[in-house]
Parts: sequence; structure tokens; C-alpha cells
Amino acid sequence: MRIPYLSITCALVLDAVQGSPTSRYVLHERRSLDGGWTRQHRLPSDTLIPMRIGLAQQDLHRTGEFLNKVSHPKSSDYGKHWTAEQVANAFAASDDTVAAVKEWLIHNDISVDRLLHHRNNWLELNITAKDAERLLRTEYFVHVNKADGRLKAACKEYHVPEVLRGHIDFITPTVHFDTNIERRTKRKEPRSAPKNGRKGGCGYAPTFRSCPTCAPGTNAGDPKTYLGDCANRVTPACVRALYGIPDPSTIQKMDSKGRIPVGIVEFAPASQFPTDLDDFFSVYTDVPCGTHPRTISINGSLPYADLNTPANLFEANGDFEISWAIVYPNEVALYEIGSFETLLDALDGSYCTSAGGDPTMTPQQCGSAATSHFPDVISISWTQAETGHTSAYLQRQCNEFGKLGMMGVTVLAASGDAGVGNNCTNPSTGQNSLTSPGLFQVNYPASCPYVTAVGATRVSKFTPFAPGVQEVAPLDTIISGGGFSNVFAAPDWQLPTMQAYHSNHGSQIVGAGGQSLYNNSGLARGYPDISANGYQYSVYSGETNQPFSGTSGSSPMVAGVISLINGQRLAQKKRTVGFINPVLYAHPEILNDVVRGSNPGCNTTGFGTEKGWDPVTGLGTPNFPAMAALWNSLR
Ligand SMILES: [Ca+2]
Repeated sequence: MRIPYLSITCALVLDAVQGSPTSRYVLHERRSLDGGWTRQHRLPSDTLIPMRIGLAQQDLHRTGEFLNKVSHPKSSDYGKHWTAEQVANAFAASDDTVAAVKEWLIHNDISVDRLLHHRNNWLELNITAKDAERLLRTEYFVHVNKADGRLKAACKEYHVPEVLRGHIDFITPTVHFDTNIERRTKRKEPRSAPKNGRKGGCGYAPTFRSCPTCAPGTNAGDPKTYLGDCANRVTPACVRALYGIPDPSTIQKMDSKGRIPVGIVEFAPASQFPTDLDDFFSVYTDVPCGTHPRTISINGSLPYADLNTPANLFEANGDFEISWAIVYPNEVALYEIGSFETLLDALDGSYCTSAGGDPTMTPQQCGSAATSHFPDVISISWTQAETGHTSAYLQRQCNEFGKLGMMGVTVLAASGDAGVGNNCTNPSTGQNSLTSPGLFQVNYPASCPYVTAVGATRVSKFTPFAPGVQEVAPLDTIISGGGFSNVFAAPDWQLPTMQAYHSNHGSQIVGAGGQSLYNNSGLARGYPDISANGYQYSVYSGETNQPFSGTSGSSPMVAGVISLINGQRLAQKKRTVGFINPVLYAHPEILNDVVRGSNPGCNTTGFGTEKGWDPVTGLGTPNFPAMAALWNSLR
């Protein structure tokens, strides 16, 4: 099923006059859901809007092909990743596209002298709300975010000349809420010490019990090696035992010149807390006290760590502790971002309007991380609902993730923690549906076919942790997100798996009216691709030992595994693994298949796990020795 509310391509003809290339306008994008924003008053007509026109890129439809060529194990170009310059040149908008859009602007009395920057794929100009409304046949309103009071200018829909439909991807700010029109000015500096007077982690003996669930007084042994309580508290020793991950003493430090082995993405102000990392490292690892990540601030976003805001800390503490314990002595860095847009702008200058065109980017930030701070593996534990954006917007952003893959970056994204959704939509009314079966929520960027989506598993209680032991999809605390995109098609490397899944498990999950609640066309991108334990990691946060569950834990765990494989390949003078999905789908035997558990949600039972790929746990969990052997055998 192709869910209709995302369709933005209906040709609403506003002006049927033929002849002039700019006289026939058609609907270009329309937002159907307001995603937590409330419309207020009309934007004053003299408000200056930094408009950004995303030009259609050449050969964008070949992203999957290009990506497959450097990522498929049978390709003769496997591992031959592109440079940033090659990527920018390959996808640059054509001269015809640039000329056609400029002609439209001139026709509307907008001088091309007002175009501030143009590089490859974007045009930018400052324009009054009055002129923008005339240009796009729309009305701008001020919107306020219900959660945090931020203000944005946006319209419900906008139009462009029909002849330009193929030349323009999308225009901002219009219907998308991810694009700021004003930069936040209040930024807090990160704190280095908590307010309660504790002086820091080094030399401090954190309280811990190697077996938190054992009877008080039980001496369970060294928490760095103890495996007796893994079903309740998953430590680094537990996951090493579970996935056959090498002992830290055997891991070589990579040649780290200009290299970031793992990057963890956090949305500001979320931040790890230094003494929490110290506590975790001292209890569970041999990582020296004082080992903290460097912060790569994207567009001025800063972490803010304070024990009085524990929710700020928990996510980032878990991400860093879980991944760093696996990859040490190699480094994990923090990418502090305000939006996925700015992250991609910073990593790939061709996504920007070049020298500062992005309304949310400073000139220095645009493309800045591409040269000096390019990660081998990047883990994103944050998700958004696909319905929060238009499909044009998502496709453009997803292609950027594909370009990162072409350049050798592994992008991992958590698949979500609420099964098939807790923000479901009534198929008849289009409204949120919390009580009756609703359309399944699809999580982005996990649904982008050019990232590797990571689901969650657990080891059932009383099962000893050992390599290859049977894991299940968890049904308490965390439910693994998964399903099928309503925007993205299955790429070549995944399509046979999707068709086999729908052929073998074709029974529909339907709503009251008999409609399928998910895209069961057999052609849609399914997710997750891989999974890993997402249950009860033992972390330190807020100076206490706490359980951490979620695909937020699974994604940095897989990041650690991939980074170790990169280390082995780099030691052989080979390239990093880059985009891993074509290898995973060609070699599912390198993962532990999960066949028990499901992912209920939207007042349904959700999907079940199956033999082989399933939309709960993907192809399965890491079998490190098998993964390393395969990737070491590839060129
Ligand atoms: Ca399975």
C-alpha cells in the first residue's frame, strides 16, 4: 500500500493559462501534519526570509547504483570510495536547471544580483514575505513549537511553475519545520563539574556492585569480567561474550591522523557527563580516567552537561559508554548538532549553499567537518517520524546519507523503541489514533535505505551469555522499531529480501476498514537492517549506576563492532567498510538470526520475528568473528 497522505505530486492547477513558462503553477509541496507546531498569525509582509532553493541534482537517481558499486562485495570497485569533490561534481545541478530557475526569478522581478551564493545544488536569496508569497503562491504564518516555544515561519503548501517541477527539489523555509529562520542566540557553556560539589571522577571510587540484582553482600567478582548477571545488567564483558568481540588488550590503536573512528551524534544540549564516563570506565574497563570525547560543534550547537538536568545526560552517557568500552584504545567523538540538516551541511559542503547559504549555518561551518572531522562510523540514536516531513525533503536528505556512504562512512541509525509505533494515524481521518488500530509509524532516518538501521534484541533471562546464544526481540522496557517506509523504495541489494519476506509472510495487519496499516507493496524499504542488544545496559549517569535500554544502545554497540573491523582492515592497508548494507544482505550468515519476539504498537500485535530478515530485528545480531573474517577477505 502506498499511503496517500504523503503524496505531494498531485497537480493542482491554479492557473491554466498556457504559453508562458511561468504562468502555469502547480502544487509542489504540502504539509499534512503539523508535528507539534501551532499556527499563529500571518508573517508580517516586510519580514526578510532567507530563501533556499534546492535544485534538482544530476544523476541523483543513480545514488543507489553508485553506492552499490563501492559497497557490494562482488563489485570490482568495492572499497573505492569517492572523494568529496568527486561527489560534488557528480551531482551538480545542470546549467539548464540553474538557468531555468533564474529565469523564473527574473520574471518575478527578483534580480539575480540578489542571489547570495550558488554552488552546485542550491540558490539562495533574501526575500520579503510579501515577495515570497507572490513567488510561491502561498501564505506564510508564524508557528510556535508546543514543546519549547520556538518560533518558525512556514506555509501549509506552495506552488511553482509546472515547467520547473523537474528542476526544483524543494524550497525552504516553506512547509518544513526543520529549518530555522532565526539563529538562537542564547547558548550555555558546558559545565565541567556538577553543582553538588563532587570534584570529578579521577581518584574517586564510584559505588558499584558487580551483580546489582544479587543479594546484598554477594561478592560476584570483577565487574570487568563477571558474566553471572548479564541477563539483568549488560556490561562490556557481557557483549564481548555475546558477540565474540575481541578483548580490549588485543585491539590495536589505529593511525589516528585526521581519523575519527566513531562519531556519536547528539542533539543539543544533550551531552555526556565527564565524571559519569570516568565512573563507568573505572568500574568496567581499563580506559584511563579522564578519557573524554572531543566535541565537534556543528553550527554552534553546544553540549550542556549538568547533574541537575539528568535527562540531558542519560542518552549521551549511554551512547559513549557502550561504544567506547568496545573500541578503546580508539576514539569516540561527539558531533553536537541542532538538526540533521546542519550535520549533513557540515559533513558535505555540496549539501549547503556553499559559503554560508544555509540559513542555519555559519560560513565557516558549511562543509567544515568534511575535511578535518570526517568519521569512519557515525551513530545516530535519534529518530523522527517520516510523517513529519515531505517526501521531497526526506529524499534529498537521505541522498546525502548515501553520499556519505559513497565516501566511505558507515551511518548507523536507531530504529526506534516503540515497536510499530505509539504515534499512529487513523487511516480514515488522518488524525492521531491512540486507541484504535492505526497506520504504523515509520521512523527516519532509519527508513532511509542509505543508512544502516539498527533494531534491538535481548538475551532472555536465565540464558548464559555466549557467542551465538539465541536472542529475542524484547517486549518489555523497549520494543524494537521496524516496518516499511512510505517514502523510500527498497534498493537493489535489499529488494529480493523484501519480496521474499512479503511472499512468505504476506498476511496483512489491517485496520477497522480493512486497510493495510503498513506499506505491504513488497517494493518498500524495510527496516531495521541489523540489530544488537538494546536491553539493560549497565551505564553510569547522574553519578549512579542505571539500566539503559533502547535501540539507542544498539546503534552505538554496532558502531563499536564496525569500528573494530575497520581497524583490522586499515591495518592491512585496506579501506574502511563504508556502507555495509550490500554486504549484510549478500551475507546474512555473518549475523545471528533472531526468530523469537515481535514489535507490537498502534494497538496491534505488530510484526513477528521470522527466520531470516524481519521488520523487528533485521538480518540479526553481530557475529564478530564471522563479520571480521568476511570483511578481511574483501579487497
Ligand atoms: Ca529473523
